[in-house]
Amino acid sequence: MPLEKTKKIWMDGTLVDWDDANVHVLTHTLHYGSGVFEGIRAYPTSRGPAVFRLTDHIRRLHDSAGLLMMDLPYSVEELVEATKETVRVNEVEGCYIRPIAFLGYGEMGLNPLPCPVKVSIAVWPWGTYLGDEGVAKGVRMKISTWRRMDPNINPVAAKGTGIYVNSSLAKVEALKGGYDEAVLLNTNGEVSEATGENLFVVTDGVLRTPPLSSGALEGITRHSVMTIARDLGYEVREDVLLRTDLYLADEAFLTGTAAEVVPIREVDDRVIGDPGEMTRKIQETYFATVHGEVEKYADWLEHARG
Ligand code: PY5
Repeated sequence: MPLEKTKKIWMDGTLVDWDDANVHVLTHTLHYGSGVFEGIRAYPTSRGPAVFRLTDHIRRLHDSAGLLMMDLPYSVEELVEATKETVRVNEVEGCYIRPIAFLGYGEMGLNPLPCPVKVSIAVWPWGTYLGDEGVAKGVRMKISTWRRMDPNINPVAAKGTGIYVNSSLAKVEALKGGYDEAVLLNTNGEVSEATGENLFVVTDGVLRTPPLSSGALEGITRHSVMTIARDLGYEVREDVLLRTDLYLADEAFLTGTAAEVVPIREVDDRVIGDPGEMTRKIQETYFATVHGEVEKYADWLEHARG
């Protein structure tokens, strides 16, 4: 599906027309994958568009930049404000938001430190990432032959652009095999996550997700879902998971900003089945939360129009 254009993209403090938001072909990050980015969503609420956990996402952007020794020329507060402004000027109620910081034109050696750091923020309406049917009935997963990188090969805690070559390889392998999405194991054979989502299983009534030490990104949806599940009275644990824990799961689902909460119905042709009760309750609460319908989590919503 092609991107649905909006009017303006924020580039280094200026709002430029969508079609003019271009970069030079010798942009450092295009060659070496030396950028960092975020994926954020705004949802329509009764008080206008609200950006879900905006400050937490922008903090993670700063942390990612720090891991790559990239100095962002804008503070968290400035980027929070710039994001809200971009949502406002584009007059969207619900949208996906993609901030990216990258190294610009000027130097072509591998040393990134002399390069200018550029930041942009684009927003566009984006429907379900893994399909409406995936959200309703669940997706089919395949364990990838590609491993999630060891943290001493790449800082997997950073949302770094180049790091996503690994995710894209796994995604294509899964799609070509007729599946919806891939699960990546780490180099020790532990389950880490999916290509752009964290992963949860339900085993004997306990909700379990791999620890960050298995290579999972510290997902903001992961954190929201763990909080929601505990508040619903469920036991939640971070556990090292093996592929057989997925095959034997009573329920399983994915979480991510783009994907939201998506049930898993099969892993490697082993059937988990229709979304179970815990998955449905968590999914329902998550959707109500992002739309501003759950008072308890009102602090997670950052309204774009005051
Ligand atoms: N793991 C990886 C590798 C991710 O890329 C993402 C987010 C997550 C987990 C979930 O993190 P969060 O809950 O904080 O979103 N992926 C991006 C997203 O916007 C990019 C997907 C195309 O969801």
